[in-house]
Amino acid sequence: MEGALTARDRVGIQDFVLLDETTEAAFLSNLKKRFSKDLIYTYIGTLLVSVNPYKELDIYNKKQMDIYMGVNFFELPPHIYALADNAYHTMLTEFNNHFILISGESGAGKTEASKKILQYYAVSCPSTTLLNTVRDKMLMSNPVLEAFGNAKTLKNDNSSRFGKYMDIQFDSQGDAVGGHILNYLLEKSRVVHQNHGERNFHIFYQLVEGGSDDLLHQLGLERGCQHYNYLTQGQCPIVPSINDKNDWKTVKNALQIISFNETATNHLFEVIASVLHLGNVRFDSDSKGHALLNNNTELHWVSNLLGVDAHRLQEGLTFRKIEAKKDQVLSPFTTDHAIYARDALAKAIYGQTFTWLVNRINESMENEDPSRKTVIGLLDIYGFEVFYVNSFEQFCINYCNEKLQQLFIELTLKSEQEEYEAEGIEWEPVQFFNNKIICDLIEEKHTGIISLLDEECLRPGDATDLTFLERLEEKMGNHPHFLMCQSKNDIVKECFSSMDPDSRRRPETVVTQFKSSLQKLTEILVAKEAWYIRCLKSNESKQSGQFDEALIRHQVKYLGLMEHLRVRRAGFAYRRKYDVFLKRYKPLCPATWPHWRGVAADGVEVLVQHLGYLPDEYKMGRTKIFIRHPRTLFATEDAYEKCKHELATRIQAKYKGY
Ligand code: AOV
Ligand code: MG
Repeated sequence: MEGALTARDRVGIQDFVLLDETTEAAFLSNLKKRFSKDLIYTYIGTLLVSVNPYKELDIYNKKQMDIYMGVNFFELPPHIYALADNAYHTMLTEFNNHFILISGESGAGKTEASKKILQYYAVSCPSTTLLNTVRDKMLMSNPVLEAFGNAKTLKNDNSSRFGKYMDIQFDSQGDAVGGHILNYLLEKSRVVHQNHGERNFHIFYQLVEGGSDDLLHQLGLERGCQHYNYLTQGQCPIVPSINDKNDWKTVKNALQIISFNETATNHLFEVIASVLHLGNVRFDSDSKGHALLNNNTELHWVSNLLGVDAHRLQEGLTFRKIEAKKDQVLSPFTTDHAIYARDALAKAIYGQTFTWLVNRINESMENEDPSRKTVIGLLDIYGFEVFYVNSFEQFCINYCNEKLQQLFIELTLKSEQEEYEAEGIEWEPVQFFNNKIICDLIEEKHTGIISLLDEECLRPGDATDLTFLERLEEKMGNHPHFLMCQSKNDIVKECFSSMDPDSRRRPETVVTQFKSSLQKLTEILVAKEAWYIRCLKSNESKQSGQFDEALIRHQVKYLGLMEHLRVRRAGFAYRRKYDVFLKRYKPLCPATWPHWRGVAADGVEVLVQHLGYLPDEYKMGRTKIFIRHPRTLFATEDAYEKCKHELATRIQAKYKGY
C-alpha cells in the first residue's frame, strides 16, 4: 500500500478516474506532475489524453510495441500503443469496425499520434512477405501527403492543411491488407498567399532546395526559393526545424515505394514547377487599364510543362469570355482581375493534383481481396486555430472541429447518460456544454451561416469580400480550366477532363460541398466503435519542458475533459447484455453451469454473487449488467481463462487413458 502511494506521489495517477477529487485543479496538477516526468499519456477510462512534449521520447520503439501487444488496457502505464492494441484486439475478437478520433488544436500532436498508430500496426501485426509491400505503402503515403498537404504556420512547423481519414483494412487473421484515404478540403489559398511567418506547402521548397541540377534545368527552375513569388510572401523560407533537402530525398524514395514510375513522377514535378512559374507571371496595364503580359518567358514554361497552348493560356489569363447569344466576345481583364485569374488557375492546378495524388496512393494501397475484412479508421484533421486575422479557411477548419466535438458529445456524454436512463440505472446527471447550438448556427437550412453564404454568392452586386472571392474563383476558374482539359501533361489532363466547360449548371459552393463531405464522414464514423485521443498543446512557443497551465486549462475546458471525467467516474466502465455475460462466464459458478434454466438476469445475479462482486461494483439494468471498474471484469476474465485451461487439461487427462 505504501509502495503504491509512493508511486502515486511520484508519477501521478495514470487514470483520472482514480483521482481523489474531480476538480480542475486536481486534474491539472496530475497532468503537470506526469508531464514533468515525461509521462505524456494519461487515461480517462479508455480515452487517452496526450500532452505534446516537443522533444523525442524513447517510448516509440519495437521493444515498447512488444510490451504492449495483447496486454489489457490498464495493466501497463498509459500509452498510445495500448489504445491502438486494444482497438485492434477488440476488432479481431468481435469482428467489427473501429475508428480512432484524434483531436486537439493546431500543434497539439494529432498528426504525430496518427503516425505512431500506423507504425504500431505496420510493425506489430502478423505479416507475410507479400503484405509487407502494402504496409510499406501505407507508411510511405505519409511523407508524400505531408509534403503536398502540410506547411509551416505560426502555430505548427508541420501543420496539416487538409483533413485526412484513413481506413486500415485487416483480414480475419489480423493482417493489414490494404488502406484507403479520404481527404478533406485542402487549404488551396496557401498556394498563392502566405501570411507573415508562414510558408507554402513543403513540396515547393523541397523541390527548389533538394532537386538535382538536371531536374531543375529540365523544369526551368532556379535553385533557391527566393526566386519565386509564391514561396516568399511569408518571409520565412528557411525554418530551423525543417530540412528541405533531406525531406526531398525521403519524398522521392516514398514515391517509388508507392509505385510511382518515372513518367508519373516527372509529370508530378512538372505540375509543381508550373505553379511556381505561374506565380512569377506578371502583368502591366495598357493606357485603358487592361492587363498585358509583362514578358513571355514564364508563360512559355507553364505552357511547356503543362502541355497547353501558350496563346490560349495567355488569352485565358488576360481576357474574359462572354457568351452573347451565339457569339463569344473577349472582354479584357484589368491587372487585378488577371492576377486573380492567374492565382485561381494555380490553386485549381494544385488542388486537383493533390486529389489525383490521393487517388493514386489509394490505388497502390488497394486491398486485392476485399472479402471478409474489418477496418480501423484513423481521423487526423486540421486542428482548431485562431489567428489575428481569420479567413474562410479558419471558418472551415473550426467548423470541422465543432462538428467532431459534436460527434464526441453525442457518442460519449449524451448517449452514455441516455443509456443509464433507458436501463433504469440511478444516475446523477452531469451537466455539459452541448455545442450543437454552434453546429446549428453554421449548418441550419435557410438560416445557418452556410446557407447565407450561399445566398450571398447568388446575389449579383453588393458582394462582401468573402463572396466576392468565392464568386470570382468560380467565374474565372472556368476559363483556364477549359484550356486545361486539352493539356498534354497526363495529370492535368486527367484532373480537368471531368469538368465540362459547357456546363451551365451552377456548381455547389466550396463550403456547401464541405458541409456534405463532413456529413458523410459523420455517417462513416457512427457506424463504427469509437476510440478517442485528446491531444493538448503544452505551450505556444514549441518548447520542451514548458507546461503552460493557462493554455492547458483552456484546452481541458473546451475539449470537455472534466465533463467526460465526471461521466466516466460516476458511471460504469463496462456493460454487457445479460445473455452475453452469462453465456461466457457461466462455467465459473456451479449453479449456472452447464445450463441456467431461468431468466438470464437472475442467472447473472447468482453468478456475480458467487464471484464475490461487492454491491458497489455493479448495477443491474433492464437488459444489461453494468460494471464500474475494468479491474472487476479483468479478474472475471482471468478466472474464466483459468477455468477454461483446467477444463481442457481435465479432458486431455481423461482421454489419455483410452
Ligand atoms: P497537429 O497535427 O495536432 O497540428 P503535430 O502532430 O504536427 O500537430 O505536432 C506538432 C509538432 O509537435 C511535431 O512536429 C513535433 O515536433 C511535436 N510533437 C507532437 N507530438 C509529439 C510526440 N509525441 N513526441 C515528440 N514530439 C511531438 V495541425 O496539423 O497544425 O492541427 O493543422
Ligand atoms: Mg496535423
